[in-house]
Amino acid sequence: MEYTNAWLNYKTVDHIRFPFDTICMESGGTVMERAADELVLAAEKLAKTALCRIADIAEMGRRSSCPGKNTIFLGIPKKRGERPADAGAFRIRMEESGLHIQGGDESGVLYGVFELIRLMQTASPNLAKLWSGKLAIEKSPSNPLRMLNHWDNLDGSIERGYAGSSFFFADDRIIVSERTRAYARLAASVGINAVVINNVNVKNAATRLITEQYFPELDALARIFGAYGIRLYLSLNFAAPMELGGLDTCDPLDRKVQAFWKKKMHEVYAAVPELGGFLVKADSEGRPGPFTYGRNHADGANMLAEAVAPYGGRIIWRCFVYNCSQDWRDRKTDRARAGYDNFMPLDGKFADNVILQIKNGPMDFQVREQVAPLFSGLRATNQMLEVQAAQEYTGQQRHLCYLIPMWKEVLGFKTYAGGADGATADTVADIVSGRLYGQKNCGMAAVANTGADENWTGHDLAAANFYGFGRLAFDTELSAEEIAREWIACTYGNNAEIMRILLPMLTESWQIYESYTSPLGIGWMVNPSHHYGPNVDGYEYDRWGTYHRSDCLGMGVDRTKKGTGYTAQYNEPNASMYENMETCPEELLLFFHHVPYRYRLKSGKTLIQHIYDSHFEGAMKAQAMLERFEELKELLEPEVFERIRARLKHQSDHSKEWRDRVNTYYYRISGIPDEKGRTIY
Ligand code: GCV
Repeated sequence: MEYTNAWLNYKTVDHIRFPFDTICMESGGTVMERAADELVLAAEKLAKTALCRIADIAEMGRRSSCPGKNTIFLGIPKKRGERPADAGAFRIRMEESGLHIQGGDESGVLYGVFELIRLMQTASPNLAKLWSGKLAIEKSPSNPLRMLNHWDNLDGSIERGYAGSSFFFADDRIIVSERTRAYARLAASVGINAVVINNVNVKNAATRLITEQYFPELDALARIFGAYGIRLYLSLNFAAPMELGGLDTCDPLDRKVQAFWKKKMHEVYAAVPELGGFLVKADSEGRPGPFTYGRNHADGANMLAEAVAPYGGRIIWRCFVYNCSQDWRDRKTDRARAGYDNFMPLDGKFADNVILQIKNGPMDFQVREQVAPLFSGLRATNQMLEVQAAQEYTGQQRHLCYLIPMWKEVLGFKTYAGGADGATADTVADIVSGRLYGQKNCGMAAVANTGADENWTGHDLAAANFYGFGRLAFDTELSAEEIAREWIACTYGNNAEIMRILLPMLTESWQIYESYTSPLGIGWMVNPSHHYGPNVDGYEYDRWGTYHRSDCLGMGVDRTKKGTGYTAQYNEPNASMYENMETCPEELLLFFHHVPYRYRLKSGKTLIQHIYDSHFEGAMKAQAMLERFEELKELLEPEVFERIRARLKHQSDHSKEWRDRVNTYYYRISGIPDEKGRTIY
């Protein structure tokens, strides 16, 4: 399948001044080579300039064809004090000799080059300031790890994949292709430095990824990624000692099991030395784990951590551990509590090379969830934030839902881990960056939304979530709007009309999607299993712990002290804020409280009227997005226009289905009519 270069297509930009003719590489290395390639390509496409490439300063004097005046120098300063301090950090500044792009390491140089290219793609006024020496740019990544988790299976399918099949696997084989390189280039351009290629649900052939059958291709992939500063990671099957090693147990404290893993890791790292480590889903949704043997998750994670430590490997251990065989009649067991209940008692017990990966919310990537309380609690454990770019519950890349505003809110959430007086910088961003507790093994991961579709993400506009995740993980200070602006300009060329239409579509889309699906934090209400489309009771009488508890008087789950007690997992003053219906943020009201339909919200509306209004307005806005988009017919390539238009049309129709199903359900159950007399069935 053909594929586009997405935001790296280097489309025309308005005339930009690019006063250089030479690149000088002050130091070598594969990543530096890629950086130089990229600069040459961008200069040619964006500024119609052929850059002459020379190996070092001595060569500059020898070559008459390269005047050497207008030179861009790529390098890593030899002296420590002159070098950007962090891995991936860079500096761009004009000096007497020319423009210098200097990195803390090779990746830093690559990121610096992509930063410069982005300024060119967006025709930024900062270019002129850079050239004149009035501006120097210095950036250091906010998060040490900036990772994409692919849920690709070896048969080529992708769990929760909405953009075609896998481009890593087919028929139990690993694919090593030019597309992998194109993907690595896209990922590196936004600062991604780690990629897990296989699904966290490791079964069948995927269990054998750590056997010699797959080593040569894994090594080839690791090298392709390595050339772009990206580490390859794999998901691991905790039951491998039994399934591969023929043992009768996977008990992490059993010596035979420990020996199995040590030997296994020795083999794996001998064949794939650049492997970053492993991601593990254990004791979750049917996956094996330490609980079977009466052990805890620190026992499980530390055993693996010890086996990979000699090779500098990391174990990323997921906290998505809950009882998925709950009885819906039981109102005390609360899935939202599970992450904290399982992992908080283990704080401080994990090895240094273990990182706990925590989903942004306590449930599962709903359109809105409050921030998982584990971030507020853990103080002596490496933590990573996990978000989902794949739009499992947010429209499956058929609806437009730009997720960066949601992730910004998560990062900005104040945990009060530093004390109830609020004096300490203790947001989720402060924690996962490692700033608050001085940690180095931490960062952000996103479940990837890519596949083998030509446009990478099924919905062309969903590529903004891929782009945006990387940009945000690299620089958590960027705003959702800045990121959207960049993405639009880089992808579609720097055109004011395209920006005028697409920018508000992107930035408003999350709230629009929320308003016609499940406002006020209620969540779920989707068809079971595939999770697409409205079904209010789809999960209500099921075993998954995902209930709305609607009855004839009200709706929502009581998670206060009188209910499941979940609110107490937060630090003060958050705990009290959520506990009290009057102070609970309204967008999360139904997550924390069972609320009567006639309860008045701050707007003065009753709860039931809000539900009706939100669904009617949301569906209208989805239709308005389609109409707004039609104005771009002449400005986008016909194929691109048609692809996006078809999805927006589906979204508009489907939003009406959502509206009518949800409103009808609540009208029938409450018997309260819509004050505005609109049609409810
Ligand atoms: C990969 C949800 C999804 C599953 C996913 C799981 C997880 O339950 O529906 O498909 O499994 O989350 O994050 O492990």
